[in-house]
Amino acid sequence: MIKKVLIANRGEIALRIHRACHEMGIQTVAVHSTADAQAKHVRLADESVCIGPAPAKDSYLNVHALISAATISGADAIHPGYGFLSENADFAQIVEEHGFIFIGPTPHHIRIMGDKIIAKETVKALGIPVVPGSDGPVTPQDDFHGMADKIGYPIIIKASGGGGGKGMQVVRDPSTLEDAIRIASSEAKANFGNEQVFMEKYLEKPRHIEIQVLADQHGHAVHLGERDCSLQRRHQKIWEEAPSPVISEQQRNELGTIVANACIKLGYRGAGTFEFLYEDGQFYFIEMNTRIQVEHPVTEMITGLDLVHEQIRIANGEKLGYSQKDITFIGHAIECRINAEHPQTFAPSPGIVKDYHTPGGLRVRVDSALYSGYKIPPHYDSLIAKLIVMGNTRQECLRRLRRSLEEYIIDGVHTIIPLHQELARNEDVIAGDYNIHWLEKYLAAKTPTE
Ligand code: MV4
Repeated sequence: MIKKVLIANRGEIALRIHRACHEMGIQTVAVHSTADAQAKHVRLADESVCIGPAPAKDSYLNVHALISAATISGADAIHPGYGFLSENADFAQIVEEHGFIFIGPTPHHIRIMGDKIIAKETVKALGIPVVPGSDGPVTPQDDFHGMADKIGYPIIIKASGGGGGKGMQVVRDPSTLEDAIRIASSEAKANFGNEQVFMEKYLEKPRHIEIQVLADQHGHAVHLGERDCSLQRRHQKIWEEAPSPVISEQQRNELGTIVANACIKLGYRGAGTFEFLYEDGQFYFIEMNTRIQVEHPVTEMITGLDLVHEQIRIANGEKLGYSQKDITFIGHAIECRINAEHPQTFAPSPGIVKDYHTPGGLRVRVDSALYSGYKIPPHYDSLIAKLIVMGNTRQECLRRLRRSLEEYIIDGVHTIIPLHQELARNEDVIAGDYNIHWLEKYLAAKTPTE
């Protein structure tokens, strides 16, 4: 039984994990860099250990410091949160080799999903629809023109070790194909230490729709429906909602059943997310995330489940204790990511938070480690808060969101709250009529380049 969890993260997710632990009667150990000594997750945890200087590579990514902190504090499990080491299979393996429980999937499953070619091949064999493509790596020695002609232009070249959009090349004309493969491959080698690239049909105007799953270590798995994460800028999501405004109950049940069954066949354990592109009524798998995600609260809002609580129960070896028919979806939830960035230029805006007033009331949730007087350090991600609201319907949810955004005051630093206020009043957003390119087009139209 897990009695003490070391939280290998910072910010709002560290606090989120601490809260779940304390509700379960589990003690917490915070870790922090020297820049985070005054952080809220450190103040609230039962114990804390300084693991190194401000740069993440010397602290939150420092495996030896984390293992030492877990050892000296007598923790029996480590929760990695998101980002940092959360999808590092070697870290998960080292954690287990030192006798700690890794609150997440097995190193084997993290490794499979970390390689996009292997991930795609694996899930395709389990009956999940994937984007038509090369079915394996493409090299300059292959008949890549033959492959591309068969797939049909436009095509996209992606790095197998990639994710998050790095090193992708869209090819619209066969004359540029060879160069695109070489460029993608050398960028992949430089960025991920893996030169393998693969080819896919390029979808022009998809939505990004992902399905949340939970699987225990006893052969049970459920899906918790989808999240629509299409509103993004430079591969950073800024607004997520559940359910998607465009997915029917039948589509949800069909795809959800396929992915939950795939988890059982895979022997997957823990929380996971299957990412799809959705276009013209069809879903196409692109990647699987083997961690808790930033946007998990929208799923919690519409299902009533505590996903971090479930992660810990699963890591403890407990059974899910419910089946798909017990999962019900109620209402609509939207999450706005509040970044400490200028709302027009998106320049990071670290500094001291002066006045701080959070919205409240029925069905309003704020996940944040901010407090008045807190100094946002410049060394980490600019996400400082998440505002999550729900309503019985999407329109009720949007009204509550507009009201909550009005109430939210964060003085002293720039935030993207004003952008969210615009979005919550935008007619396309209100109609749910957007795709993965919508936000960047909207921003470009607002700020002409000359
Ligand atoms: C694609 C695509 C269109 N067609 N694959 C970007 C990040 C990586 N996870 C996958 N990405 C994409 N893959 C095919 N075959 C368009 C994107 C894409 C994207 C996907 C999800 C969310 C935002 C995006 C923004 C630009 C491009």
